[in-house]
Amino acid sequence: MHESSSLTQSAAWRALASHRDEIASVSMRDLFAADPARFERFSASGAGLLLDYSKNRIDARTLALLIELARSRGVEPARGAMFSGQRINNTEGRAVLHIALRNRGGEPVEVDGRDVMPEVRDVLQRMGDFAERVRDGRWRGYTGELITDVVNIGIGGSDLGPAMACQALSARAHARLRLHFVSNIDGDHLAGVLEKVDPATTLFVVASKTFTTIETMTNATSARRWFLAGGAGEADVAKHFVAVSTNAERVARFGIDLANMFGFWDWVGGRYSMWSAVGLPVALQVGREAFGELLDGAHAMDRHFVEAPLEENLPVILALLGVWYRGFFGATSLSIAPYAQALARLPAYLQQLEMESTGKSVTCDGRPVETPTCPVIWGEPGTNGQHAFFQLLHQGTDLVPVDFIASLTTSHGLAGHHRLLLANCIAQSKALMVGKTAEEVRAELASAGFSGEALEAAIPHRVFPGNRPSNTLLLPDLSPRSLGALVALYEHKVFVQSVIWGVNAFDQWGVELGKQIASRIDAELAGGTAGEHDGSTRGLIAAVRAAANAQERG
Ligand code: G6Q
Repeated sequence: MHESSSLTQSAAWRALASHRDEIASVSMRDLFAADPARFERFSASGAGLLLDYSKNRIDARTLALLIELARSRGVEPARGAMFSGQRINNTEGRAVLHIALRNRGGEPVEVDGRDVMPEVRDVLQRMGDFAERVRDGRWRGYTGELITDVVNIGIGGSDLGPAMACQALSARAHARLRLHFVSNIDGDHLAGVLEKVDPATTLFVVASKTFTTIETMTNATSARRWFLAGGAGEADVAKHFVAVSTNAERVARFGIDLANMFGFWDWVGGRYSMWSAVGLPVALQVGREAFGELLDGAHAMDRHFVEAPLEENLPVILALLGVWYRGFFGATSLSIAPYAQALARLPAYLQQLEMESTGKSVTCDGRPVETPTCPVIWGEPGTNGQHAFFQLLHQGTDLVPVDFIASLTTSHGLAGHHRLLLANCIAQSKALMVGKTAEEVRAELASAGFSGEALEAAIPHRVFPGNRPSNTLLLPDLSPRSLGALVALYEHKVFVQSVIWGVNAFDQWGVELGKQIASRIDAELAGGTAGEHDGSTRGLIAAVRAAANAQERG
Protein backbone atom coordinates (compact mmCIF):
# COMPACT_ATOMS: atom_id res chain seq x y z
CA MET A 1 0.00 0.00 0.00
CA HIS A 2 1.85 3.11 1.24
CA GLU A 3 5.28 4.22 0.13
CA SER A 4 7.83 1.69 1.34
CA SER A 5 11.06 3.46 0.36
CA SER A 6 13.16 5.11 3.03
CA LEU A 7 11.61 8.25 4.49
CA THR A 8 14.77 9.75 5.91
CA GLN A 9 16.81 9.04 2.78
CA SER A 10 14.26 10.72 0.53
CA ALA A 11 15.30 13.95 -1.15
CA ALA A 12 12.34 15.76 0.39
CA TRP A 13 13.20 14.71 3.95
CA ARG A 14 16.86 15.58 3.52
CA ALA A 15 16.00 18.97 2.13
CA LEU A 16 13.77 19.58 5.15
CA ALA A 17 16.54 18.49 7.50
CA SER A 18 18.96 21.05 6.16
CA HIS A 19 16.26 23.70 5.92
CA ARG A 20 15.47 23.06 9.58
CA ASP A 21 18.98 24.21 10.49
CA GLU A 22 18.35 27.49 8.71
CA ILE A 23 15.01 28.13 10.33
CA ALA A 24 15.91 27.00 13.86
CA SER A 25 17.24 30.45 14.76
CA VAL A 26 14.49 32.43 13.03
CA SER A 27 11.82 33.91 15.27
CA MET A 28 8.18 34.10 14.30
CA ARG A 29 8.16 37.66 15.61
CA ASP A 30 10.65 38.56 12.90
CA LEU A 31 8.77 36.59 10.27
CA PHE A 32 5.58 38.49 11.07
CA ALA A 33 7.42 41.81 11.11
CA ALA A 34 8.94 41.07 7.71
CA ASP A 35 5.72 39.95 6.05
CA PRO A 36 2.53 41.93 6.59
CA ALA A 37 0.65 39.33 4.53
CA ARG A 38 1.78 36.37 6.64
CA PHE A 39 -1.74 35.63 7.88
CA GLU A 40 -3.12 35.62 4.33
CA ARG A 41 -0.20 33.51 3.14
CA PHE A 42 -0.49 30.92 5.87
CA SER A 43 -4.20 30.50 6.38
CA ALA A 44 -6.67 28.39 4.45
CA SER A 45 -10.36 27.54 4.48
CA GLY A 46 -12.29 24.40 3.80
CA ALA A 47 -15.79 23.09 4.52
CA GLY A 48 -16.57 26.33 6.39
CA LEU A 49 -13.55 26.10 8.72
CA LEU A 50 -10.74 28.64 8.81
CA LEU A 51 -7.25 27.43 9.68
CA ASP A 52 -4.71 30.05 10.68
CA TYR A 53 -1.33 28.34 10.64
CA SER A 54 0.75 31.49 10.38
CA LYS A 55 2.01 31.12 13.98
CA ASN A 56 4.26 28.24 13.02
CA ARG A 57 8.00 28.06 12.59
CA ILE A 58 7.78 28.00 8.85
CA ASP A 59 8.39 30.21 5.87
CA ALA A 60 7.34 29.82 2.26
CA ARG A 61 10.21 27.44 1.59
CA THR A 62 9.29 25.23 4.56
CA LEU A 63 5.79 24.90 3.24
CA ALA A 64 7.00 24.12 -0.26
CA LEU A 65 9.35 21.44 1.06
CA LEU A 66 6.66 19.93 3.26
CA ILE A 67 4.25 19.80 0.33
CA GLU A 68 6.98 18.14 -1.70
CA LEU A 69 7.35 15.58 1.08
CA ALA A 70 3.61 14.83 0.93
CA ARG A 71 3.74 14.49 -2.81
CA SER A 72 6.82 12.31 -2.86
CA ARG A 73 5.42 10.02 -0.18
CA GLY A 74 2.40 9.38 -2.36
CA VAL A 75 -0.31 11.09 -0.33
CA GLU A 76 -2.44 11.65 -3.42
CA PRO A 77 -2.50 8.05 -4.69
CA ALA A 78 -2.93 6.79 -1.10
CA ARG A 79 -5.95 9.06 -0.72
CA GLY A 80 -7.29 7.65 -4.00
CA ALA A 81 -6.73 4.12 -2.72
CA MET A 82 -8.74 4.83 0.44
CA PHE A 83 -11.63 6.50 -1.38
CA SER A 84 -11.80 3.72 -3.97
CA GLY A 85 -12.21 1.00 -1.38
CA GLN A 86 -8.85 -0.69 -1.66
CA ARG A 87 -7.82 -2.84 1.29
CA ILE A 88 -5.40 -0.29 2.70
CA ASN A 89 -5.69 -1.76 6.21
CA ASN A 90 -3.24 -4.44 5.15
CA THR A 91 -2.73 -6.19 8.48
CA GLU A 92 -6.44 -6.90 8.75
CA GLY A 93 -7.10 -7.19 5.02
CA ARG A 94 -9.82 -4.53 5.13
CA ALA A 95 -10.94 -1.56 3.13
CA VAL A 96 -11.29 1.74 5.04
CA LEU A 97 -14.46 3.51 4.06
CA HIS A 98 -15.79 5.77 6.79
CA ILE A 99 -16.10 8.27 3.94
CA ALA A 100 -18.90 6.09 2.48
CA LEU A 101 -20.94 6.59 5.66
CA ARG A 102 -21.17 10.30 4.90
CA ASN A 103 -21.16 10.09 1.13
CA ARG A 104 -24.00 12.52 0.50
CA GLY A 105 -23.23 12.97 -3.17
CA GLY A 106 -25.02 9.93 -4.57
CA GLU A 107 -21.95 8.37 -6.20
CA PRO A 108 -21.31 4.68 -5.65
CA VAL A 109 -18.55 3.57 -3.30
CA GLU A 110 -17.29 0.13 -4.10
CA VAL A 111 -15.61 -2.65 -2.18
CA ASP A 112 -14.59 -5.55 -4.40
CA GLY A 113 -16.75 -4.18 -7.18
CA ARG A 114 -19.88 -3.99 -5.02
CA ASP A 115 -21.51 -0.65 -4.21
CA VAL A 116 -21.88 -0.34 -0.44
CA MET A 117 -24.09 2.76 -0.61
CA PRO A 118 -27.49 1.01 -0.71
CA GLU A 119 -26.73 -0.73 2.61
CA VAL A 120 -25.33 2.46 4.10
CA ARG A 121 -28.50 4.36 3.16
CA ASP A 122 -30.70 1.58 4.45
CA VAL A 123 -29.13 1.58 7.93
CA LEU A 124 -29.17 5.37 8.02
CA GLN A 125 -32.85 5.33 7.16
CA ARG A 126 -33.61 2.77 9.89
CA MET A 127 -31.55 4.71 12.46
CA GLY A 128 -33.35 7.91 11.57
CA ASP A 129 -36.79 6.25 11.78
CA PHE A 130 -35.96 4.71 15.11
CA ALA A 131 -34.54 7.96 16.52
CA GLU A 132 -37.62 9.89 15.47
CA ARG A 133 -39.98 7.31 16.99
CA VAL A 134 -38.20 7.52 20.34
CA ARG A 135 -38.09 11.31 20.17
CA ASP A 136 -41.73 11.86 19.26
CA GLY A 137 -42.99 9.21 21.66
CA ARG A 138 -44.21 6.54 19.26
CA TRP A 139 -41.60 4.20 20.75
CA ARG A 140 -42.41 3.61 24.38
CA GLY A 141 -41.23 1.45 27.24
CA TYR A 142 -42.93 -1.75 28.36
CA THR A 143 -45.35 0.06 30.69
CA GLY A 144 -46.37 2.42 27.90
CA GLU A 145 -44.39 5.32 29.32
CA LEU A 146 -42.24 7.63 27.23
CA ILE A 147 -38.50 7.03 27.08
CA THR A 148 -36.69 9.66 29.14
CA ASP A 149 -33.15 8.26 29.33
CA VAL A 150 -30.84 6.65 26.80
CA VAL A 151 -27.81 4.76 28.09
CA ASN A 152 -25.13 3.97 25.53
CA ILE A 153 -23.04 1.02 26.63
CA GLY A 154 -19.83 0.81 24.61
CA ILE A 155 -16.13 1.56 24.91
CA GLY A 156 -13.32 3.06 22.82
CA GLY A 157 -14.58 3.68 19.32
CA SER A 158 -18.08 2.66 20.38
CA ASP A 159 -18.17 5.35 23.06
CA LEU A 160 -15.85 8.29 22.54
CA GLY A 161 -17.30 9.55 19.25
CA PRO A 162 -20.98 9.64 20.21
CA ALA A 163 -20.13 10.82 23.75
CA MET A 164 -18.03 13.68 22.38
CA ALA A 165 -20.64 14.61 19.74
CA CYS A 166 -23.60 14.48 22.14
CA GLN A 167 -21.80 16.87 24.45
CA ALA A 168 -20.76 19.09 21.55
CA LEU A 169 -24.34 19.33 20.31
CA SER A 170 -26.05 19.48 23.70
CA ALA A 171 -27.44 22.93 22.90
CA ARG A 172 -29.75 21.14 20.45
CA ALA A 173 -30.67 18.26 22.74
CA HIS A 174 -34.19 16.88 22.79
CA ALA A 175 -36.01 18.33 25.79
CA ARG A 176 -37.10 14.98 27.24
CA LEU A 177 -34.19 12.68 26.45
CA ARG A 178 -31.18 12.51 28.73
CA LEU A 179 -28.13 10.77 27.23
CA HIS A 180 -25.73 8.73 29.37
CA PHE A 181 -22.56 6.92 28.37
CA VAL A 182 -21.22 3.92 30.24
CA SER A 183 -17.86 2.57 29.14
CA ASN A 184 -15.76 1.59 32.14
CA ILE A 185 -15.90 -1.95 33.49
CA ASP A 186 -15.58 -0.34 36.91
CA GLY A 187 -19.08 -0.98 38.27
CA ASP A 188 -19.16 2.54 39.68
CA HIS A 189 -19.73 3.81 36.16
CA LEU A 190 -22.84 1.76 35.42
CA ALA A 191 -24.12 1.91 39.01
CA GLY A 192 -23.81 5.70 38.96
CA VAL A 193 -26.09 5.88 35.92
CA LEU A 194 -28.55 3.18 37.00
CA GLU A 195 -29.28 4.95 40.25
CA LYS A 196 -30.50 7.96 38.28
CA VAL A 197 -32.77 6.18 35.80
CA ASP A 198 -36.02 4.18 35.83
CA PRO A 199 -36.16 0.80 34.04
CA ALA A 200 -39.59 1.61 32.61
CA THR A 201 -38.37 4.74 30.83
CA THR A 202 -34.78 3.81 29.92
CA LEU A 203 -33.47 2.66 26.56
CA PHE A 204 -30.11 0.90 26.42
CA VAL A 205 -28.05 1.09 23.26
CA VAL A 206 -25.46 -1.68 23.38
CA ALA A 207 -22.78 -0.58 20.95
CA SER A 208 -20.06 -3.02 20.04
CA LYS A 209 -18.71 -3.77 16.61
CA THR A 210 -17.63 -7.26 17.68
CA PHE A 211 -20.16 -7.79 20.49
CA THR A 212 -17.42 -9.61 22.37
CA THR A 213 -15.71 -6.72 24.17
CA ILE A 214 -15.49 -7.72 27.80
CA GLU A 215 -16.25 -4.30 29.28
CA THR A 216 -19.31 -3.75 27.11
CA MET A 217 -20.67 -7.27 27.49
CA THR A 218 -20.22 -7.15 31.27
CA ASN A 219 -21.97 -3.77 31.51
CA ALA A 220 -24.75 -4.85 29.13
CA THR A 221 -25.36 -8.07 31.06
CA SER A 222 -25.56 -6.16 34.34
CA ALA A 223 -27.89 -3.58 32.80
CA ARG A 224 -30.17 -6.37 31.54
CA ARG A 225 -30.20 -8.00 34.98
CA TRP A 226 -31.04 -4.64 36.58
CA PHE A 227 -33.82 -4.11 34.04
CA LEU A 228 -35.38 -7.52 34.74
CA ALA A 229 -35.01 -7.04 38.50
CA GLY A 230 -37.12 -3.90 38.16
CA GLY A 231 -40.20 -6.00 37.38
CA ALA A 232 -40.04 -6.33 33.60
CA GLY A 233 -40.19 -9.72 31.87
CA GLU A 234 -37.95 -11.23 29.20
CA ALA A 235 -40.39 -10.19 26.49
CA ASP A 236 -39.99 -6.55 27.53
CA VAL A 237 -36.24 -6.54 26.80
CA ALA A 238 -36.93 -5.81 23.12
CA LYS A 239 -38.46 -2.44 24.00
CA HIS A 240 -35.50 -1.37 26.10
CA PHE A 241 -32.38 -2.86 24.50
CA VAL A 242 -31.17 -2.16 20.99
CA ALA A 243 -27.82 -3.08 19.51
CA VAL A 244 -25.29 -1.44 17.24
CA SER A 245 -22.98 -4.10 15.90
CA THR A 246 -21.57 -6.04 12.97
CA ASN A 247 -22.18 -9.36 14.74
CA ALA A 248 -25.83 -10.44 14.38
CA GLU A 249 -25.23 -13.87 15.83
CA ARG A 250 -23.87 -12.52 19.12
CA VAL A 251 -26.55 -9.84 19.29
CA ALA A 252 -29.25 -12.51 18.99
CA ARG A 253 -27.51 -14.68 21.58
CA PHE A 254 -27.54 -11.74 24.01
CA GLY A 255 -31.30 -11.62 23.60
CA ILE A 256 -31.73 -8.48 21.53
CA ASP A 257 -34.34 -8.66 18.77
CA LEU A 258 -32.50 -8.44 15.43
CA ALA A 259 -35.21 -6.06 14.28
CA ASN A 260 -33.63 -3.65 16.76
CA MET A 261 -30.07 -4.13 15.61
CA PHE A 262 -28.38 -1.44 13.58
CA GLY A 263 -25.52 -2.85 11.57
CA PHE A 264 -22.28 -1.64 10.16
CA TRP A 265 -19.37 -3.25 8.36
CA ASP A 266 -15.82 -4.43 8.79
CA TRP A 267 -14.60 -1.53 6.65
CA VAL A 268 -15.60 0.90 9.42
CA GLY A 269 -12.83 1.11 12.03
CA GLY A 270 -14.01 1.60 15.63
CA ARG A 271 -12.45 5.03 16.06
CA TYR A 272 -13.80 6.10 12.66
CA SER A 273 -17.33 4.89 13.34
CA MET A 274 -19.31 7.81 14.76
CA TRP A 275 -20.83 8.33 11.30
CA SER A 276 -22.27 4.82 11.30
CA ALA A 277 -24.95 3.31 13.52
CA VAL A 278 -22.49 3.96 16.36
CA GLY A 279 -23.81 7.52 16.06
CA LEU A 280 -27.30 6.39 17.09
CA PRO A 281 -27.15 8.27 20.43
CA VAL A 282 -26.37 11.43 18.48
CA ALA A 283 -29.36 10.85 16.20
CA LEU A 284 -31.51 10.26 19.30
CA GLN A 285 -30.28 13.47 20.85
CA VAL A 286 -30.45 15.84 17.91
CA GLY A 287 -32.77 14.04 15.49
CA ARG A 288 -32.49 12.58 12.04
CA GLU A 289 -32.10 15.87 10.22
CA ALA A 290 -29.31 17.23 12.40
CA PHE A 291 -27.51 13.89 12.27
CA GLY A 292 -27.66 14.25 8.50
CA GLU A 293 -26.09 17.70 8.84
CA LEU A 294 -23.23 16.17 10.81
CA LEU A 295 -22.67 13.81 7.88
CA ASP A 296 -22.97 16.73 5.44
CA GLY A 297 -20.19 18.58 7.26
CA ALA A 298 -17.91 15.55 7.18
CA HIS A 299 -18.70 15.02 3.51
CA ALA A 300 -17.83 18.64 2.76
CA MET A 301 -14.45 18.06 4.40
CA ASP A 302 -14.02 14.83 2.42
CA ARG A 303 -14.58 16.79 -0.78
CA HIS A 304 -12.13 19.45 0.35
CA PHE A 305 -9.54 16.77 1.14
CA VAL A 306 -9.97 15.24 -2.32
CA GLU A 307 -10.30 18.42 -4.35
CA ALA A 308 -8.22 21.18 -2.75
CA PRO A 309 -4.63 21.48 -3.96
CA LEU A 310 -2.20 20.14 -1.36
CA GLU A 311 -1.02 23.72 -0.68
CA GLU A 312 -4.53 24.73 0.45
CA ASN A 313 -5.62 21.41 1.85
CA LEU A 314 -6.46 21.67 5.55
CA PRO A 315 -5.85 18.04 6.54
CA VAL A 316 -2.61 17.98 4.55
CA ILE A 317 -1.34 21.20 6.12
CA LEU A 318 -2.19 20.11 9.68
CA ALA A 319 -0.53 16.74 9.04
CA LEU A 320 2.64 18.26 7.61
CA LEU A 321 3.04 20.70 10.48
CA GLY A 322 2.74 17.78 12.88
CA VAL A 323 5.39 15.84 10.97
CA TRP A 324 7.61 18.94 10.96
CA TYR A 325 7.63 19.39 14.75
CA ARG A 326 7.75 15.67 15.51
CA GLY A 327 10.50 14.91 13.05
CA PHE A 328 12.66 18.01 13.25
CA PHE A 329 12.00 19.78 16.56
CA GLY A 330 11.69 16.83 18.93
CA ALA A 331 8.11 17.73 19.91
CA THR A 332 6.73 14.78 21.83
CA SER A 333 3.20 16.02 22.34
CA LEU A 334 0.43 18.08 20.80
CA SER A 335 -1.99 19.95 22.99
CA ILE A 336 -5.59 20.31 21.84
CA ALA A 337 -7.19 23.42 23.32
CA PRO A 338 -10.85 23.78 22.40
CA TYR A 339 -12.10 27.19 23.47
CA ALA A 340 -15.58 25.73 23.75
CA GLN A 341 -16.97 23.91 26.75
CA ALA A 342 -19.14 21.90 24.40
CA LEU A 343 -15.97 20.42 22.93
CA ALA A 344 -14.68 19.29 26.32
CA ARG A 345 -14.40 15.66 25.18
CA LEU A 346 -12.74 16.50 21.88
CA PRO A 347 -9.18 16.09 23.26
CA ALA A 348 -10.06 12.60 24.54
CA TYR A 349 -11.65 11.74 21.21
CA LEU A 350 -8.62 12.94 19.26
CA GLN A 351 -6.35 11.15 21.68
CA GLN A 352 -7.80 7.86 20.52
CA LEU A 353 -8.09 8.89 16.89
CA GLU A 354 -4.45 9.92 16.62
CA MET A 355 -2.66 7.73 19.14
CA GLU A 356 -4.41 4.48 18.23
CA SER A 357 -3.96 5.23 14.54
CA THR A 358 -0.35 6.34 14.26
CA GLY A 359 1.13 5.28 17.59
CA LYS A 360 3.09 2.62 15.73
CA SER A 361 6.74 1.56 15.55
CA VAL A 362 6.66 -0.48 12.37
CA THR A 363 5.75 0.44 8.84
CA CYS A 364 2.98 -1.22 6.85
CA ASP A 365 5.46 -3.77 5.58
CA GLY A 366 6.77 -4.58 9.03
CA ARG A 367 10.04 -2.65 9.12
CA PRO A 368 10.98 -0.36 12.02
CA VAL A 369 9.89 3.22 11.42
CA GLU A 370 12.72 5.64 10.78
CA THR A 371 11.40 8.68 12.61
CA PRO A 372 9.20 9.34 15.62
CA THR A 373 5.52 8.83 14.84
CA CYS A 374 2.43 10.01 16.73
CA PRO A 375 3.07 12.48 19.54
CA VAL A 376 1.12 12.30 22.78
CA ILE A 377 -2.22 14.04 22.25
CA TRP A 378 -3.72 15.75 25.26
CA GLY A 379 -5.69 18.79 26.29
CA GLU A 380 -8.53 20.45 28.11
CA PRO A 381 -10.91 23.23 27.22
CA GLY A 382 -9.60 26.77 27.40
CA THR A 383 -9.87 28.85 29.48
CA ASN A 384 -9.53 26.16 32.19
CA GLY A 385 -6.17 25.02 30.85
CA GLN A 386 -4.79 28.55 31.19
CA HIS A 387 -5.19 28.29 34.94
CA ALA A 388 -3.52 24.90 35.05
CA PHE A 389 -0.97 23.54 32.59
CA PHE A 390 -0.47 26.51 30.25
CA GLN A 391 2.44 27.52 32.48
CA LEU A 392 4.41 24.67 30.91
CA LEU A 393 3.32 25.62 27.40
CA HIS A 394 4.67 29.14 27.91
CA GLN A 395 7.77 28.62 30.04
CA GLY A 396 8.43 24.87 30.27
CA THR A 397 11.46 23.19 28.76
CA ASP A 398 9.57 21.38 25.97
CA LEU A 399 8.22 22.64 22.72
CA VAL A 400 4.53 21.73 22.72
CA PRO A 401 2.58 22.76 19.62
CA VAL A 402 -1.03 23.69 20.34
CA ASP A 403 -4.19 23.46 18.25
CA PHE A 404 -6.59 26.19 19.38
CA ILE A 405 -10.17 25.49 18.31
CA ALA A 406 -12.99 28.02 18.71
CA SER A 407 -16.43 28.78 17.41
CA LEU A 408 -17.08 32.31 16.14
CA THR A 409 -20.63 32.28 17.44
CA THR A 410 -22.52 30.80 20.34
CA SER A 411 -26.11 30.08 21.27
CA HIS A 412 -26.09 30.49 25.07
CA GLY A 413 -27.05 34.15 25.06
CA LEU A 414 -25.03 35.14 28.16
CA ALA A 415 -23.69 38.62 27.58
CA GLY A 416 -19.95 39.17 27.37
CA HIS A 417 -18.84 35.56 27.78
CA HIS A 418 -18.12 34.73 24.20
CA ARG A 419 -16.10 37.84 23.49
CA LEU A 420 -13.93 37.17 26.55
CA LEU A 421 -13.52 33.53 25.57
CA LEU A 422 -12.32 34.42 22.08
CA ALA A 423 -10.10 37.21 23.42
CA ASN A 424 -8.37 34.64 25.60
CA CYS A 425 -8.02 32.17 22.76
CA ILE A 426 -6.39 34.73 20.48
CA ALA A 427 -4.25 36.08 23.34
CA GLN A 428 -2.81 32.67 24.18
CA SER A 429 -1.63 31.94 20.66
CA LYS A 430 -0.16 35.41 20.45
CA ALA A 431 1.59 35.09 23.82
CA LEU A 432 3.07 31.73 22.83
CA MET A 433 4.36 33.24 19.63
CA VAL A 434 5.72 36.63 20.73
CA GLY A 435 6.84 35.72 24.24
CA LYS A 436 8.39 38.50 26.30
CA THR A 437 12.06 39.47 26.19
CA ALA A 438 14.25 40.44 29.15
CA GLU A 439 14.27 44.03 27.86
CA GLU A 440 10.51 44.14 27.76
CA VAL A 441 10.29 42.70 31.25
CA ARG A 442 12.88 45.21 32.51
CA ALA A 443 10.95 48.14 31.09
CA GLU A 444 7.69 46.83 32.51
CA LEU A 445 9.14 46.32 35.99
CA ALA A 446 10.83 49.71 35.93
CA SER A 447 7.59 51.45 35.13
CA ALA A 448 5.96 49.49 37.96
CA GLY A 449 8.53 51.00 40.36
CA PHE A 450 11.07 48.16 40.60
CA SER A 451 14.78 48.96 40.52
CA GLY A 452 18.23 47.64 41.30
CA GLU A 453 18.78 44.05 42.42
CA ALA A 454 15.13 43.35 43.03
CA LEU A 455 14.38 44.26 39.43
CA GLU A 456 17.23 42.17 38.00
CA ALA A 457 16.32 39.16 40.16
CA ALA A 458 12.73 39.28 38.98
CA ILE A 459 13.54 39.31 35.28
CA PRO A 460 14.37 35.63 34.49
CA HIS A 461 11.09 34.44 36.01
CA ARG A 462 9.07 36.80 33.89
CA VAL A 463 10.74 36.16 30.56
CA PHE A 464 8.75 34.17 28.00
CA PRO A 465 10.88 32.57 25.30
CA GLY A 466 8.09 32.79 22.73
CA ASN A 467 8.47 31.31 19.25
CA ARG A 468 6.11 28.53 20.36
CA PRO A 469 3.93 27.29 17.53
CA SER A 470 0.19 26.92 17.31
CA ASN A 471 -2.65 26.53 14.86
CA THR A 472 -5.99 28.24 15.29
CA LEU A 473 -9.09 26.66 13.83
CA LEU A 474 -12.20 28.82 13.69
CA LEU A 475 -15.61 27.21 13.24
CA PRO A 476 -18.52 29.38 12.14
CA ASP A 477 -20.68 27.84 14.89
CA LEU A 478 -21.08 24.73 16.97
CA SER A 479 -23.56 23.19 14.58
CA PRO A 480 -23.64 19.52 13.58
CA ARG A 481 -22.27 20.55 10.21
CA SER A 482 -19.23 22.31 11.66
CA LEU A 483 -18.58 19.46 14.06
CA GLY A 484 -18.70 16.96 11.21
CA ALA A 485 -16.20 18.98 9.22
CA LEU A 486 -13.90 19.37 12.23
CA VAL A 487 -13.79 15.67 13.05
CA ALA A 488 -13.31 14.67 9.41
CA LEU A 489 -10.45 17.18 9.22
CA TYR A 490 -8.58 15.39 11.99
CA GLU A 491 -9.40 11.97 10.51
CA HIS A 492 -7.77 12.93 7.25
CA LYS A 493 -4.88 14.65 9.01
CA VAL A 494 -4.13 11.35 10.73
CA PHE A 495 -4.37 9.51 7.43
CA VAL A 496 -1.91 11.86 5.72
CA GLN A 497 0.56 11.47 8.58
CA SER A 498 0.24 7.69 8.39
CA VAL A 499 1.11 7.80 4.71
CA ILE A 500 4.15 9.98 5.33
CA TRP A 501 5.39 7.87 8.23
CA GLY A 502 4.46 4.71 6.30
CA VAL A 503 2.37 3.17 9.11
CA ASN A 504 -1.07 1.55 9.03
CA ALA A 505 -3.51 4.01 10.62
CA PHE A 506 -6.30 1.49 10.81
CA ASP A 507 -5.13 -1.41 12.95
CA GLN A 508 -4.43 -1.44 16.71
CA TRP A 509 -2.48 -4.56 17.60
CA GLY A 510 -1.01 -2.71 20.58
CA VAL A 511 -4.20 -3.14 22.59
CA GLU A 512 -4.18 -6.95 22.39
CA LEU A 513 -1.44 -8.04 24.79
CA GLY A 514 -2.96 -6.40 27.86
CA LYS A 515 -6.35 -7.97 27.06
CA GLN A 516 -4.82 -11.46 26.87
CA ILE A 517 -2.95 -11.07 30.14
CA ALA A 518 -6.02 -9.57 31.87
CA SER A 519 -8.12 -12.61 31.08
CA ARG A 520 -5.46 -14.91 32.58
CA ILE A 521 -5.10 -12.74 35.68
CA ASP A 522 -8.88 -12.54 36.09
CA ALA A 523 -9.00 -16.34 36.20
CA GLU A 524 -6.31 -16.32 38.88
CA LEU A 525 -8.09 -13.65 40.91
CA ALA A 526 -11.19 -15.83 40.76
CA GLY A 527 -9.23 -18.59 42.45
CA GLY A 528 -7.69 -20.39 39.47
CA THR A 529 -4.19 -21.85 39.49
CA ALA A 530 -1.49 -19.23 39.74
CA GLY A 531 0.45 -18.73 36.53
CA GLU A 532 4.10 -17.92 35.99
CA HIS A 533 4.61 -14.27 36.78
CA ASP A 534 7.28 -11.74 37.51
CA GLY A 535 7.60 -10.64 41.14
CA SER A 536 5.61 -7.44 40.71
CA THR A 537 2.61 -9.14 39.10
CA ARG A 538 2.71 -11.91 41.74
CA GLY A 539 2.81 -9.35 44.55
CA LEU A 540 -0.08 -7.33 43.14
CA ILE A 541 -2.25 -10.43 42.59
CA ALA A 542 -1.56 -11.53 46.16
CA ALA A 543 -2.55 -8.09 47.49
CA VAL A 544 -5.84 -8.15 45.56
CA ARG A 545 -6.64 -11.70 46.69
CA ALA A 546 -5.86 -10.86 50.31
CA ALA A 547 -8.17 -7.82 50.17
CA ALA A 548 -10.94 -9.88 48.57
CA ASN A 549 -10.58 -12.60 51.22
CA ALA A 550 -10.64 -10.02 54.01
CA GLN A 551 -13.78 -8.45 52.54
CA GLU A 552 -15.43 -11.89 52.34
CA ARG A 553 -14.59 -12.68 55.98
CA GLY A 554 -15.61 -9.40 57.42
C1 G6Q B 1 -11.05 1.51 17.75
C2 G6Q B 1 -10.66 0.35 18.52
C3 G6Q B 1 -11.37 0.18 19.84
C4 G6Q B 1 -12.76 -0.40 19.76
C5 G6Q B 1 -13.19 -0.86 21.15
C6 G6Q B 1 -14.58 -1.37 21.19
O1 G6Q B 1 -10.65 1.79 16.66
O2 G6Q B 1 -10.77 -0.77 17.71
O3 G6Q B 1 -11.41 1.37 20.57
O4 G6Q B 1 -13.65 0.53 19.23
O5 G6Q B 1 -12.29 -1.83 21.61
O6 G6Q B 1 -14.73 -2.45 20.33
P1 G6Q B 1 -16.15 -3.02 20.01
O7 G6Q B 1 -16.93 -1.97 19.30
O8 G6Q B 1 -15.92 -4.24 19.17
O9 G6Q B 1 -16.79 -3.35 21.33
